[in-house]
Amino acid sequence: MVLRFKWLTVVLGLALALAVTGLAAAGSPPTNFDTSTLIGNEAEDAIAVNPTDPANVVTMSSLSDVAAGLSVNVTFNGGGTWASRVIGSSTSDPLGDICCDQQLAWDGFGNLWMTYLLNSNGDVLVALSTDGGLSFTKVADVVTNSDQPSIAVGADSVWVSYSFFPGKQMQAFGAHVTGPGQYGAFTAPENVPSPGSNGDYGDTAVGPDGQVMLTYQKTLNGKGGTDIYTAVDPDGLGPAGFNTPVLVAHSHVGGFDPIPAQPDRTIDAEPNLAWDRSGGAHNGRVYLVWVTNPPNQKDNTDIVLQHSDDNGATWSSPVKLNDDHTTNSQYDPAIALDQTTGNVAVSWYDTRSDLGTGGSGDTDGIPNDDFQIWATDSTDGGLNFAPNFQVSAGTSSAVAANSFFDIGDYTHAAFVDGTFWPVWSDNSNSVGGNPDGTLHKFDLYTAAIPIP
Ligand SMILES: [Ca+2]
Ligand SMILES: [Ca+2]
Ligand SMILES: [Ca+2]
Ligand SMILES: [Ca+2]
Repeated sequence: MVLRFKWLTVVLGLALALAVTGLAAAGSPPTNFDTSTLIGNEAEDAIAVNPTDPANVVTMSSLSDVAAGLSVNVTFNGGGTWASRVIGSSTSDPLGDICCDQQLAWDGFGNLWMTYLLNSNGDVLVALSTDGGLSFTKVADVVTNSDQPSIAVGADSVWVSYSFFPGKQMQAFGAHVTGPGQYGAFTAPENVPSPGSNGDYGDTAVGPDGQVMLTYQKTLNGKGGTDIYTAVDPDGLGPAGFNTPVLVAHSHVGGFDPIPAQPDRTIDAEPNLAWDRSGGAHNGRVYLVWVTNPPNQKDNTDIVLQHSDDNGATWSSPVKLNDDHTTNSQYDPAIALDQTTGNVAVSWYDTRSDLGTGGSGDTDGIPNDDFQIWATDSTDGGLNFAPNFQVSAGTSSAVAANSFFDIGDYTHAAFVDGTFWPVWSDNSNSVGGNPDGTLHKFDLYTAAIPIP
């Protein structure tokens, strides 16, 4: 693969409840699961939870050490045991030779949708699993020569957006979904209109009326910062096209912006979306999370969130989510919304515990280059956020992973039926099963975090 493909703390309850959820105690990280236990680096991660069976979870990562393929890991018992395999490792695989940039979305019918890129031609493909992630079938091959597809589901639709290489034109296509394994033809690619139609490294979301929103950043290289846009197709699969994009914010994080924790792969502004279709108090609110870097703050990146109640026409002021008092880096945020409650949670990579002075947050005596995963959540529509809580039990290092890919370009999270599932690349070996040992190559970790 090449760089062209950029790609609660829980309130103490009953002791029994804590045993079930795996939380040792308030303030301690939740039980971590090593989902992949595979030799080599699992990096750039995706996760989805089955809304029809929330104990059924699938994680995926790119395999940066090999030419093609994905690590796929499936549990049917809430993380207790994982079945792992590699798919798409060669052109003879029915799914093709999968480069990377896989993303997942699980609809209310139990269909698990995946989008991904092919190594050989940059095709954006869509695959479907109707057996809980045990097998995938390719269902769409609509566009070639593109980058970083993202996928989202609504009540009766699935949508994919991506950056089409000639001009880095943002495009999307979608399909009706009517039942388990039942879906219509995917539409032809639909352009976001100019001005502001060009970008990448974005995300897709579907609203309560089937409307579709894309987000993306304009600047695709370097450290010079970028504008962040959203664009909306107000009737989804209906005849209207995308509205003129809205310039939401400017980040001082560029397209390939190095920080000590991501010295090779670097970071981008990583805008990501979550749309409330819960039917609850904030139904229709859409949340946008991204990475900011205050001027003259060097590597002090932060995670901020905005929301919109008018389909992205106007946005609230950014609220900083990380509550540390350091000048360290927070990056690669993932956002997920529980459609059963409307609660929203955000996780991210975080170097706050690495002051370069040793201790559990520092592996090498150098500040700001070792990471943990931290998170927060809101149960009131983003008005208030819980104190940040540490998700990863251990401290990891992309420097120690010794890969050009570091932890990749993004990560994801899922939030279903009251449980938040961040996924991340981890070489702390805190679970003890990494075949490469401690502080070498990454395994793919997750945790099940109940949000009260
Ligand atoms: Ca439309
Ligand atoms: Ca910071
Ligand atoms: Ca360090
Ligand atoms: Ca591994």
